[in-house]
Amino acid sequence: MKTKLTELLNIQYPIIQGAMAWVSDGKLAGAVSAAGGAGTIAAGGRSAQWLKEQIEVARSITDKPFGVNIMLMADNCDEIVDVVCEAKVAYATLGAGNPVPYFEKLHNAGVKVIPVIPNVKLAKRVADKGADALIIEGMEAGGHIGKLTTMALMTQVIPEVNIPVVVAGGIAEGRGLAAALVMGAAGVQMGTRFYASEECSAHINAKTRIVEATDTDTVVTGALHGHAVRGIQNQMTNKYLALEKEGVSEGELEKIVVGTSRKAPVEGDVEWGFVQAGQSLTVIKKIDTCDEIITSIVEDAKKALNGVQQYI
Ligand code: TUI
Repeated sequence: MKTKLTELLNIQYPIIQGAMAWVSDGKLAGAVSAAGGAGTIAAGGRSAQWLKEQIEVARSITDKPFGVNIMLMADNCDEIVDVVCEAKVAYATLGAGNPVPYFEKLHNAGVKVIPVIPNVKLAKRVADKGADALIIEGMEAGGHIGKLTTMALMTQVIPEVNIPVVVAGGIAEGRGLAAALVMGAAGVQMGTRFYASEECSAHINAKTRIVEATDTDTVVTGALHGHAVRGIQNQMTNKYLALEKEGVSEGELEKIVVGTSRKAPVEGDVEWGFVQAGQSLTVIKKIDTCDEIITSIVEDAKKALNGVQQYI
């Protein structure tokens, strides 16, 4: 499959594995890239040393291109950028903040720059400032989210920019990839589908929770205070949302969520930790290898694209 994204990143299929804090490591990124997609190591919440090690792990699995996600809210962002530049990984995705200050340094190191964007204004800005591609992430996505849906972003961002657009949020199988391509996108990013993969190092309890969950099982915490985070409903989110409704202070609410993005995938506590996941859960029926996931998505996307012809 050839698109502007496969050409930009020199990959076989236009599928990026979304970075997931405490979930996406070198083993997962290496497996996705080995299967012809683009694997992404999530540096958010991690040390520079951890990232260096994981880049080595990915390189021991594949010589194909992979990337690193730089979580711009992290305190050690500058250090992480230095590691990414030294290691010269193929690309960096940058989310949860203003990515523009890092463009020059990353480009000078030969790293492709792909910001995650929640609205048209920021999309135009990063395209003007020289981003190589951008990811539009709808509020169907797991984790920290913006306010617009994937469809609203595809409709409004794609015609406004001249760089490849990657679509994320609620995409979990082949028809989603086909739909994004028909909308004029150059590829998709999927996180949750790869969370439930064989090579994902996350705790089996968290992976099982994703496999068992269905369309209506996610909730959003923190929307009132500008830190909206989507994940699977559990005792922690019930408590959080009940207190949020009562008007409890931001500081008190923060105490409930602190550490929860680690607790589920690392410790396996899926009731008091947070399994951050997107809304398209019903189609994730079992844990597959990354190769099986990518192969079936590409096959189903081709079928869907062939089927479109009949309407002309
Ligand atoms: O970053 C994400 N998703 C994440 S980061 C993360 S780690 C975390 N865990 C718990 C609480 C908070 C964070 C989990 N999931 N997605 C990319 C994304 N970027 N979503 C929204 C944005 C974004 C928001 C504002 C991008 C740019 C932006 O710009 C603000 C500005 O400066 O104009």
